[in-house]
Amino acid sequence: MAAVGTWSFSRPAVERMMSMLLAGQNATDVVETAMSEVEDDVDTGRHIVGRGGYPNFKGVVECDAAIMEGLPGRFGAVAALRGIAQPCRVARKVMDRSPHSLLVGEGAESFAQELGFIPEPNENMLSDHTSTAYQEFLEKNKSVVSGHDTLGLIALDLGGNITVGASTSGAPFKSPGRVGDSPLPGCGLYADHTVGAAAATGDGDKIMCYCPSFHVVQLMRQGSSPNEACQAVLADIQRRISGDTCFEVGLIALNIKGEVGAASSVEFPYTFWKQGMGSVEKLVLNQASSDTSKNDLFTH
Ligand code: SD4
Repeated sequence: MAAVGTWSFSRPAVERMMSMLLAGQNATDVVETAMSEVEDDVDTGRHIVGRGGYPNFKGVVECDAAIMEGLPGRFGAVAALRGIAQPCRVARKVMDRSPHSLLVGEGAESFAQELGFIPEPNENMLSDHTSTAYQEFLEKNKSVVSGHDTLGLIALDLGGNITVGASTSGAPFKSPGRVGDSPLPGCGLYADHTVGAAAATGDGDKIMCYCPSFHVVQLMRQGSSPNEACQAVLADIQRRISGDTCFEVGLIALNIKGEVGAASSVEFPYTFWKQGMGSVEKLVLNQASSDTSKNDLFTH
């Protein structure tokens, strides 16, 4: 059993995953529950997730979320979904109850309503912090907000099932209808029950051009450790953009042995727990770090 999450603010989610995994719950329920608690928390919205996330340039919060099990074909996602504070729960329903894999915009909202979700007015999705930031954006006609958080969570349960989820309100003040990497399989997340899973965070407009989550899982399939795989995928992106400053991208990976790895083009904290550890640990990768010493503890 193991659990990992992107950024420091994933700690409560990874703690929740730890206790649910120890109670014998399955990886998908664990990811969905932990994710949706953060999504619904207005205070974590400023990390660009769910309720309290930054709106698009028309002032409307639109969320992307996805969930993927390691079993073949088990994927569900929503994109540009308005008025639902727990988009990951809708993504789970797409996976379980829809013949489709990805629903967007109004169609995603109608599907959510059919399944019993009650859309909330946009003002419920904003916080004081994001309303003020939006006013500033309108006055200055440019964004003063930087950073690209996303909550990515991976859980490995007692039965060896692995599930990954990703959720974000996307780039602050984005164009209406803009979709990032998070709900796209292979880009924001990927899982294979014979190998492991990976998730990405950062500038989704760029990330989606490289399918990094799929690439990480492929390298793990070929024998790389999660850490080696994440570092190799980051190095590949950096090589391909040849000398240009790399856009913001962070990667986490977990294999089915419960080994964790990460790589990032910016300073990147992430949180991790595996069976045998008494509590969740925070690890921090330095900018574009190839120094994996902080991870060595956890790769055995
Ligand atoms: C996305 N990777 O939609 C996500 C999250 C983000 O600014 O923060 N974007 O691109």
